[in-house]
Amino acid sequence: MTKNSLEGVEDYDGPAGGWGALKAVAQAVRGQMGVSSDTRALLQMNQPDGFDCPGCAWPDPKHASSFEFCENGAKAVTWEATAKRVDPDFFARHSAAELWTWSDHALEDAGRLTHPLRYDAASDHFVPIAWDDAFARIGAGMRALDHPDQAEFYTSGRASNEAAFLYQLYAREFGTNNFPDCSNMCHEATSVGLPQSIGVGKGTVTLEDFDLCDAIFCIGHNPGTNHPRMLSTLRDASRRGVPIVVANPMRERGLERFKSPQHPTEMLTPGSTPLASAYHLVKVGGDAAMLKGMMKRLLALDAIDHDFIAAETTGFETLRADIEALPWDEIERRSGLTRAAIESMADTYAAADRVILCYGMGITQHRHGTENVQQIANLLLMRGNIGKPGAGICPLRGHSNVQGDRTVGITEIPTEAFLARLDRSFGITSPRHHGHNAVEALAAMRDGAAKAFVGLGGNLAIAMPDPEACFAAFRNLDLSVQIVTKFNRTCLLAAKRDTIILPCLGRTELDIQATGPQSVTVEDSMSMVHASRGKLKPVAADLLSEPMIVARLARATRPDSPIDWEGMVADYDRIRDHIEQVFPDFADFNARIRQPGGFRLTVGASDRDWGGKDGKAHFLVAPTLDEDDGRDDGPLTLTTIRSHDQYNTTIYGLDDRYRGIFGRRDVIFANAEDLAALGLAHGDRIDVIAGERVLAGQTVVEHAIARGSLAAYYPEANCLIALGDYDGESGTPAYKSVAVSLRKAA
Ligand SMILES: Nc1nc2c(c(=O)[nH]1)N[C@H]1C(S)=C(S)[C@@H](COP(=O)(O)OP(=O)(O)OC[C@H]3O[C@@H](n4cnc5c(=O)[nH]c(N)nc54)[C@H](O)[C@@H]3O)O[C@H]1N2
Ligand SMILES: Nc1nc2c(c(=O)[nH]1)N[C@H]1C(S)=C(S)[C@@H](COP(=O)(O)OP(=O)(O)OC[C@H]3O[C@@H](n4cnc5c(=O)[nH]c(N)nc54)[C@H](O)[C@@H]3O)O[C@H]1N2
Ligand SMILES: [Mo]
Repeated sequence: MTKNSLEGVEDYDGPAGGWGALKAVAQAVRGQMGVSSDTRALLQMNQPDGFDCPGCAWPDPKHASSFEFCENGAKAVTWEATAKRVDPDFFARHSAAELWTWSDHALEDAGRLTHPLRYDAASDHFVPIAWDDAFARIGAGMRALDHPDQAEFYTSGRASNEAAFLYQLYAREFGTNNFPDCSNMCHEATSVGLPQSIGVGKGTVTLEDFDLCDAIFCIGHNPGTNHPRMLSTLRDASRRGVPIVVANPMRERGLERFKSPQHPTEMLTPGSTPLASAYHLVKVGGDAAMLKGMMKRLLALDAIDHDFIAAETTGFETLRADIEALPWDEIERRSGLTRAAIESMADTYAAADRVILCYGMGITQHRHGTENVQQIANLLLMRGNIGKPGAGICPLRGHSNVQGDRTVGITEIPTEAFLARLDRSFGITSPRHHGHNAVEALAAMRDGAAKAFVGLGGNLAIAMPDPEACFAAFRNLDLSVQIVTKFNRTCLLAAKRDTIILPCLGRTELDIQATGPQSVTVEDSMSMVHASRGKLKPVAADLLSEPMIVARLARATRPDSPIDWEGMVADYDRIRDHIEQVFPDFADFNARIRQPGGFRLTVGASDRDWGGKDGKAHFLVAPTLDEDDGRDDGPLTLTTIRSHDQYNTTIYGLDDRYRGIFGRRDVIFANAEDLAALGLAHGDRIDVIAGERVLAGQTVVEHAIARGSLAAYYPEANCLIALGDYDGESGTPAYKSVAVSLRKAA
């Protein structure tokens, strides 16, 4: 079968961006809002007085006047600002059993939630419940637990700093550090791995550094889809002649060429800007080998910064020994790249004085994700590429405020210093014992050790590996509370006693409290904190803001709480005053977020302050290159990816334009030579097998993907991954290296 004769599969020849992006924006607006004045909302996104884009965490140029929005930001906004509603009538018409048969796309596409709901088992319908009653039932459910550690408090990274701060306060006053959060599935390998290397678990660069760098490396991220505003930054760098070296198992158009919708001349001419100067199809899970190969070349050339290494680091000789002992044939076999290709990457790296290395989920979501991150840090440290202008490490964060949520206390492993300040600020005694991350929370729910779950956003049962295990875990609860904008499958998983859905305002919407309209704050992936203020009229009169919902949960759970919950939600400045008391880095918080552009939090490593006992940066050895850890479930390695029409578990549509997939998601991307070797052909219907687990009835599609590697869409492929399959150091699920085999579908 030729490529284009398969339904919904064609070659996509265009650049990223361009007219296709503008057309998609127009479609998104038509599909969700009708063409209305609300379209103006798009123009207020990431503007000085507007709201922060609910899409990705890529920073905005100074949050100043430049008008920057992107196709996927527009989709995120229109999805939230939709004219469609799921109101009590909707739930009267559709039973829970019927809704369960709907696709994830259909569930969310039905529209925004308008009223608080309770699941009524007798009728199998969700029915409206008054806010007061909802809070009272939840409060009673919480108080009925034998111990606060029987509750899990999940956070998805769209929550503002203010909402997240109140939320962690609520759970800690109640008595637990159980904070599973989306970061546990995302950049936990960064949060755990980088502090050991450079003293801080965040990126060290700012947007200005991209103007000064001499080379950029992009490893395991797909900005054309997931961080589209980054393409403007890469475009500017490419136009300055900066080499952009990519390592990714798949060819991604957003890393190859870009036609910028912000530049009329580029739009009106046939041209586009090339991005990657070199593109290496590293094997799925082969990054550590590749990075070690690059380091081996640097050592052979003696292209390392001896002064920096001597003055600022420890552990170099141990690392050198590890790398020198690793033979090239093993590096080639593990990485799927030739020695010559890896040496050319290293040579580009060595020729540049100032290098930025960007990475995403392709690095973190592996059984050795933490070690992968540390190999990146090693590579940068070898030539002093951290803590100087134009150089540094740049993890591409996930949700738009996942980094901020962490900063303001969403963590299951809090430090004593933080808890002491929190206690002082509020006159409470926080629990000292550590809590559950996402994997541990699901296990506790499955085993009956956890009985209550509160989700501040998100769709955890779909985001985690092994849906059947997750569904059972949620159904095993006594109390499930979902604070969401849209109804999703996790909402449908009824707990044994109470299942309560609390609809909240989205970030685009006006949030008016007792003292007037409120702003919230967020932190982007370059540690810039700034204000976000919604402008749109809320989709329903009955919605509460996230901070208000959390405050009322807290009051309902502990009616005699000494904390002034009501005062803080009346005026979010008061929440920020407390944030400032607890986190000294936020000094003058309320004044500084009123400055255009906000302010940057301290990132020690940006100034070569490495923290820690010895005050040094650390070279760290990765003891193994074995992503499979000796398991042998199949000869191929499958990775899971996002389509262009998707925001995590939210499926906007069924197209994946840049990869040439239209109207379907049931595809497995495969290498042509692998298919030939397996006796399979483009278009064959196949099942994917991982041990006992099967993803049946998929269609294989030939793609420029590394040999031995396959890719499938998340969340459909999550049934192939075991709950117990994660990075031992950080708990990040190994979503991006599943050993599988293929067989023809029956
Ligand atoms: N529009 C949109 N924006 C988003 C999101 C979204 O779903 N939609 N999600 C948000 C969130 S929460 C996150 S975490 C980020 C995710 O942003 P990304 O990290 O870009 O997300 P992914 O699509 O998971 O995969 C990234 C890339 O890794 C490559 N890859 C897969 N396996 C490997 C590997 O073993 N090695 C290497 N080197 N590369 C590999 C894939 O081919 C893919 O190009 O985006 C955020 N922004
Ligand atoms: N196989 C595989 N699995 C993965 C990944 C992968 O790459 N591969 N990636 C992982 C990653 S990086 C992440 S971050 C997780 C994502 O995990 P989550 O963050 O849990 O999932 P989302 O799909 O982002 O959550 C969508 C829901 O959030 C709610 N929502 C949207 N906006 C708001 C808001 O403003 N407020 C509130 N309260 N609710 C809102 C809506 O109801 C929507 O249904 O998935 C992980 N799962
Ligand atoms: Mo994420």
